[in-house]
Amino acid sequence: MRSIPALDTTLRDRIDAWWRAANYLSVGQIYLCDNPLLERPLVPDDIKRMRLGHWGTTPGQNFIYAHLNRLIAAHDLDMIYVSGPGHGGPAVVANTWLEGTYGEIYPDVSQDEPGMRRLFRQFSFPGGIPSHASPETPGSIHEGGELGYSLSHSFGAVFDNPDLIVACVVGDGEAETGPLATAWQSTRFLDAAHDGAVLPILHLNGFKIANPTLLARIPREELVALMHGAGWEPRFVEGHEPAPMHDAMAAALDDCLAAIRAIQSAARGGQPPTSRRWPMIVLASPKGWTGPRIVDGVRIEGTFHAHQVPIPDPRGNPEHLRLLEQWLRSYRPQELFHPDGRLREEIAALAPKGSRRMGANLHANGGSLLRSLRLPDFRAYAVDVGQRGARGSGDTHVLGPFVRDVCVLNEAARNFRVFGPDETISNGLGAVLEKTDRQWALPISPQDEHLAASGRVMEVLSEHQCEGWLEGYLLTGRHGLFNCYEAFVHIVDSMFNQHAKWLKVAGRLPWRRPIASLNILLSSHVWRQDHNGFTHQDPGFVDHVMNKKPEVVRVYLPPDANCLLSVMDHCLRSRQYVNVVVAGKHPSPQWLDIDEAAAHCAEGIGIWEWAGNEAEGLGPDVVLACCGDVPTLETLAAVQLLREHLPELRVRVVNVVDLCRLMPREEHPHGLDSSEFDELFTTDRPVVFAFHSYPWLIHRLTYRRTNHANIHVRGYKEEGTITTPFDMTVLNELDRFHLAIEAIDRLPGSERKLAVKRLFRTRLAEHRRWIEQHGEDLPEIRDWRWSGGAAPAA
Ligand SMILES: Cc1ncc(C[n+]2csc(CCOP(=O)(O)OP(=O)(O)O)c2C)c(N)n1
Repeated sequence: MRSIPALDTTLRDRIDAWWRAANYLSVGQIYLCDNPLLERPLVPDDIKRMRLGHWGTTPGQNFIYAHLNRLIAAHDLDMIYVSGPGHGGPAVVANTWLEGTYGEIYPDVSQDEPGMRRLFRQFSFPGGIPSHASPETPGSIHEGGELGYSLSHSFGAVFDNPDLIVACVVGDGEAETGPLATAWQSTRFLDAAHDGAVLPILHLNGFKIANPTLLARIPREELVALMHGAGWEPRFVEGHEPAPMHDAMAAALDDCLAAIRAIQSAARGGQPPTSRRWPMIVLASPKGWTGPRIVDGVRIEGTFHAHQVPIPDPRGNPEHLRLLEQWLRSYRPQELFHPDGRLREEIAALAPKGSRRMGANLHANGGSLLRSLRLPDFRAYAVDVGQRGARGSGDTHVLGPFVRDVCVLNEAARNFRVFGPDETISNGLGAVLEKTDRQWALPISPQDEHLAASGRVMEVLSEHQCEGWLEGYLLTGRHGLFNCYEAFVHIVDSMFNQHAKWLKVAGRLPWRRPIASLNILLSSHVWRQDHNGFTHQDPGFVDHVMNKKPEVVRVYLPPDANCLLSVMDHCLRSRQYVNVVVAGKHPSPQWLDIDEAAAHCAEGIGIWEWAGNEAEGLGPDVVLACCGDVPTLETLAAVQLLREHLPELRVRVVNVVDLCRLMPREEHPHGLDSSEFDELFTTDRPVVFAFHSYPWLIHRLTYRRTNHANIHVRGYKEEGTITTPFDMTVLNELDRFHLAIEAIDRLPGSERKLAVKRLFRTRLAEHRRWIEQHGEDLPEIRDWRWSGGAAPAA
């Protein structure tokens, strides 16, 4: 076994003192509302009434933070800290308070006795701060409330940040989650020449809330083999005696840094990325290290009982109060702080200086580094719509060259990437690969295509990694696009939740600068799953997204390629949102020329006068509304049927691009006010609304509108299988015939209308017979063209 060089004793004492100070402040946050420096014996009134927070992970994180401070200062490192078990919020807060960044951002929480009292009181307290490494925490890009995303976020942060190292604490419980288990493989995508490095510190404290952890119980050699299989070379720091643990941790960190530098300089000197392993640390230390050993006869330190608040009732139980005081005094606060609460200078000297402090590193306030993208003029990529309804090549295929050129124009700035689970080509964005590659750090075979050590496209078959990488990339001040099959984006429902929550909170903190929006392009959508069928048919992500705070979510359903271009241009310029864009990839009709599209998308909703036939001043008999590319096609086909068979019927067509326009103005900044809504949808006419997703969402958004009782929504109602594109709409009664019948049913009856309805039913029966015999749609459906209105003005 290699002997570990001992740390210089002054330095070791300083690190140990920092660690004790951070531990003291962490315990203080969990328990105390007064007497922060223990100037007198603790009394019950010094103790918070509600004692919340997580102690178990905290001393380990404090230990790591103290050692990283030494490393950063010694090597002038550009480093940020990601706390996977972010429930150890007291640790990150304590350390940023000690290094001075906390008080710089929150002057009330100053580095003195009153500030320390506030620091303690505010933690997990109404009107105070949450118990995690939340957006309020300086230096955090990762709250770590929902476990599993720390490594993905860390990798996202280092892409295109060659000098950055992210020290990422991974909980051994967190490591059991699917996203984290896959995230180890991110090494396979790291470009050591142009990206920075992630230094994972797997915190093997052995337990979760109530169970041991898998990685702590498997034989060490299996853990090593597991890590080897993902491209890591672990260094173990194991024990509980502070002095040898300090020596071991310092040596391991120095060793890791040297290994990172060696890999980077080899790659930056032009060597190909073969058979290298990135360094990592396994820190095996007791859960709740330095905390109470036994409380009420139950072992605490080194067991899962240390997870949250180890001494439950020091306010009501004198023995608990005594144990707490003993615990706090074990850190010897009088050696750490001046009587006025300031950290002693020799300990404070451990912190790096200025923006090298992890709480002040600008990468962790990414908006402050954000540069706008250089965007090509989206109009230059427009489809020429000679005839309304002309068949296009597939909307995302039109978008592809635009995204390609966004990559090209920002190549030098290296601040834009496309992420996707193996689907960039499948989703119609293949043009991007004309000018860049998919980044890949493993060997490349001659038959591989568009793989290279460096490229703007990141593809791995893990929606979690795509989403997590992109979030990390955005949170550190860059831009990107995540393209995904619509049905499988649900895999990241929960990650989206967490990001939306982060944006909401961060948006209200003046010191956090706005970051680029998270842009999610959902293609390969529910209506066109010819290859795959029912498993791939699920348009519910937008329902989920619309639950989130209106200030952070936007949902767009462009009806054609020119609208998609306009919407994407807007999304890539926007800040601090999650933009969800749903667009098809199959050839489909094109309705608006580029100027009309830009104007329509700017409004987000509008009457397509060229499609309707309402007489001036009289208003419509019926409104046919549509949202989404396939619903728009079926709506226009229904309009054409009605105009052909019931020409006296006055029809209005309303198309919705921006779903949030349907909400009341008071509830969403994009919402229409009631008079605007009534002007479009009337106050008393039937509205047949063809919607891309599940119908209930439209009711949810419009239930307060005057005419809501007359709004009849058709959408996906979970009828699906492998069948023809048109039959998918028929199965869900969103097709042109059902829409037209619905419109007729909502109007006063007549003999003629009954006859027309019968005719449409016959056509539906013909459709069924035909597809069952021929396996494809009727020629009149496949070759259907809009003939009802004028071409766009030249
Ligand atoms: C995805 C997810 N599932 C469950 C939880 C509830 N939870 C909070 S802490 C915890 C145990 C975490 O163990 P570990 O990652 O080892 O952290 P540590 O033991 O260091 O606190 C669990 C299950 C969670 N926060 N996130």
